[in-house]
Amino acid sequence: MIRTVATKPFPDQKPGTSGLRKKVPVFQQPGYLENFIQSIFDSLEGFAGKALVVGGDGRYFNREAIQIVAKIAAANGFGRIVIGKGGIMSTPAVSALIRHLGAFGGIILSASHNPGGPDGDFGVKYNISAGGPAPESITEAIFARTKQIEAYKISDAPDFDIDRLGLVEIENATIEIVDPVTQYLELMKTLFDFAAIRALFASGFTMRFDALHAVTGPYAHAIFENELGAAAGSVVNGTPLPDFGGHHPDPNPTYAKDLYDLMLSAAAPDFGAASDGDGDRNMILGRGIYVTPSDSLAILAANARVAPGYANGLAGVARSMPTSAASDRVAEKLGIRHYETPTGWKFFGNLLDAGLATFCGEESFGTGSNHIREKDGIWAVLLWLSILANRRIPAIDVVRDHWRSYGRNYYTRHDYDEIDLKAAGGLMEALGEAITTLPGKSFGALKVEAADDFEYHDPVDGSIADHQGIRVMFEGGSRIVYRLSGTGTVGATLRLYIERYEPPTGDLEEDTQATLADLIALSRELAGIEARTGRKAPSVIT
Ligand code: VG1
Ligand code: CO
Repeated sequence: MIRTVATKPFPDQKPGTSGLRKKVPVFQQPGYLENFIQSIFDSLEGFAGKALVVGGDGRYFNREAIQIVAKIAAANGFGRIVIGKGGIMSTPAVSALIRHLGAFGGIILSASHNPGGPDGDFGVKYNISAGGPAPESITEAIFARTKQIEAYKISDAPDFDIDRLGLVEIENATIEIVDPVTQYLELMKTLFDFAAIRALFASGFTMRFDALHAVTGPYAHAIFENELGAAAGSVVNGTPLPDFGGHHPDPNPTYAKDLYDLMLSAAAPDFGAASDGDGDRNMILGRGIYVTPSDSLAILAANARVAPGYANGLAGVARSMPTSAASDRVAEKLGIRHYETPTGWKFFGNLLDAGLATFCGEESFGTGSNHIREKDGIWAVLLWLSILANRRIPAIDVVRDHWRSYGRNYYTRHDYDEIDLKAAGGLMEALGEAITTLPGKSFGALKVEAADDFEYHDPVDGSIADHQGIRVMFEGGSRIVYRLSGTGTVGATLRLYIERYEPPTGDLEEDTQATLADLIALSRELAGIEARTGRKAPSVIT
């Protein structure tokens, strides 16, 4: 039976950079998840009888949430609800399956790189039929609906078994429990030369993939070890855990420290990679080198043709605004388009749909292509492996070659986590005012050329996204960017992005933090970070 349950709005259900993220106890309040899911469906039209894909990253509350989402979807008239076994399906696999099935959309239960467990974070994201995150027009409609909602509809069917492959009927919907890896693996086989990568491993090539106890474990075991012949044990932390083993499932030098330290040690394998909670991020390392995500995007774009899926070249490359300009240089040399979008994968959707861009990337360890409409961690690793299989030189030489051809964008991001909300707001407001007076000013050797609050005009649908971050640009191409995170759940997180370009003929082997020291110091001074937030140093440096 379908029950209609009276409810009251929660005032705080505004989706951020990537869906709604809150602490688990917030999501566990009666009606909280139900309201949000019903508000999503209330904001959509035409899904009666159609398919919905539901995935999750296995974090705490995932299993309960899957039942609630499926029962509300069935009660609202979806005809087919496709769920990954155990409630597990990575964000890129959900995107791939939505597209493959021609589904109406999908719901992803994840707070991505945020920590999990009973006191950790939970999250919900809605993806559209193209497979990508809902655009702002939809997330705004959902938020508006959450403030009005009076009731939700839910089936009173008993819980179904999410650990057994097969079909279950609920109301007029068929629930289908599928293997989360199968279709994704098939898609990867259409893009990459698996035989070539197999030959690489057969030649003695070694790798470590750290799944950080998050969703990519099953994918990595199936693809790298079983399909491609990486030695058993190449995938570590490959079993998804509800609390990710107590760590942040965030593939960066701070939270994937074991892998990072190993790769920079004498015991390093040839190649290392890690992915995040929901499998859309990637960190890439070679023996003796950490590849910044911005460089990785540029290198993948420059070498894309080695993979069959991209043998005809790329239409264009898009990057988020805070991502370094390294990929722009590749696009210019290849004579293809390049775009600068606001932070968040949803802004790439139109460019990909319109065929204007083939590769996209973010400095936050996100890389992907037009094969789906999400960033894709395993995909990035497979493309790196394809390049290494083709060129047969160490990863460190691939990177150095790249710098010698294009120059190097020294790049770092400094995060100040959990700072006071008011202090963060005041800091951004003051910077917003300073952009009018900064141009023309000099700070030591650094002269400000321009400053603005980034505004994006979508070339496909004409929509405008404003207030997307303060940019301070210097003569010679150096840059400082400031923005507040839209994915945190405690206080505010201030992100500083700092970049300096060194041409091919310059010094390409400097230490990043040292070579950027004057810009880093200036970035703190311009924003008055210590005075406003009390913080002397960032919490995370990537
Ligand atoms: C962060 C990253 C952004 C990314 C987003 C979602 O957002 O900076 O580039 O798209 O997370 O990634 P913010 O607003 O906190 O800076 V994921 O892998 O957490 O879905
Ligand atoms: Co993620």
